[in-house]
Amino acid sequence: MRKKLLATALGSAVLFASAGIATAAWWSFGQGWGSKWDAPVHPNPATITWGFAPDGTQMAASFPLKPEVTGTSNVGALRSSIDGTYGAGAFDAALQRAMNTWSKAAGVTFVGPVADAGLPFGDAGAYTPDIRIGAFTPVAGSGFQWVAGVGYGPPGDDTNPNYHDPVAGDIILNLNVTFRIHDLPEGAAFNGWENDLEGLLLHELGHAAMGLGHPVSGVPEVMYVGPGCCTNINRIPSPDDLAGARSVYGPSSTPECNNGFDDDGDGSVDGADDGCNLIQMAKEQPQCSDGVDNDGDTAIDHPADTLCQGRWDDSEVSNPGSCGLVGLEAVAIVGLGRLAVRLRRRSPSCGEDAPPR
Ligand SMILES: [Ca+2]
Ligand SMILES: [Ca+2]
Ligand SMILES: [Ca+2]
Ligand SMILES: [Ca+2]
Ligand SMILES: [Zn+2]
Repeated sequence: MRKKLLATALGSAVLFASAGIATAAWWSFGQGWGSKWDAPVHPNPATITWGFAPDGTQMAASFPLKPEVTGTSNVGALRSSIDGTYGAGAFDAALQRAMNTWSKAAGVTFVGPVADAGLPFGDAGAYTPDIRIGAFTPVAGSGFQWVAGVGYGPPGDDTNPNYHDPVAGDIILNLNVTFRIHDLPEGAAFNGWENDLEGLLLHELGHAAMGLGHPVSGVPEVMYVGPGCCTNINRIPSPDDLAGARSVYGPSSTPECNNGFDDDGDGSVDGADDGCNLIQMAKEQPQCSDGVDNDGDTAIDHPADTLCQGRWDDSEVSNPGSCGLVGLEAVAIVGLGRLAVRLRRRSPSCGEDAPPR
């Protein structure tokens, strides 16, 4: 839930986050087990299906938000409004960008839109697709009137039918608020009574797909809600958001050195980060720039630990051939030829052509 808001359906879990989390602010609903899609143990990757509830879909009396909405779902009206202002396809594209962002952040794959049978939100059988997206008109004076959307977290165990939860993963958007697709850079301020559609969807997907709650602090965090949270473009997860998402789903198949995020929070992104030498590299903070004596020889990182071949090396011990390319198996075959060429040119001490040390 986001925007001038005060509580969330899962807010009771969020409150516990204020106790004693010093270095990390992120909060996952499951805290190690469940409240994620697919296998319940953290971290584990997942494939998440999504789709739109057909216009006219009801909300069951049992649905938590039912007292605060009136009428039936009408995503079509919201899409028409957005597309009318920003061009055909703009609404769906903003949603897709938000999903792409999370799939670059952690081990999730989104599949959709898949068909939605149109069962009422909250109906006992309404757990397909995983993410059901609807849009409703709020009841005047209700809490929902003051938020742009509500996202419900994933179920306890998606792989166990006993844990099927029809409310899990639902995202309900407010038909009465103003959504924009601003052409503004990350961090730029906008009219705080409006909503950046992509940023809002990213936040709600953070609940519904990623299983994340509201961290206690951190204005730049996508998942933060509180003073100052919702008046600036926020479409790029913070390092803390990323850590939270990865605690639930593990790393993304997109290498950290090619995802557009400052993964390690040092202020540098991708190729500008000295932990990256090639875009295929899995980590922005490999062993040779992590500030830790990983191999116990008392020398820390490059250049102090002379077995480090660069700040980008992911091994403080000599490891010819790997060149710190953890996760190289994820690299598309088509890129390997060029990669090999670059390795020989830029890292002459690396790989099978390496001279004796
Ligand atoms: Ca990065
Ligand atoms: Ca960085
Ligand atoms: Ca180190
Ligand atoms: Ca060392
Ligand atoms: Zn929220």
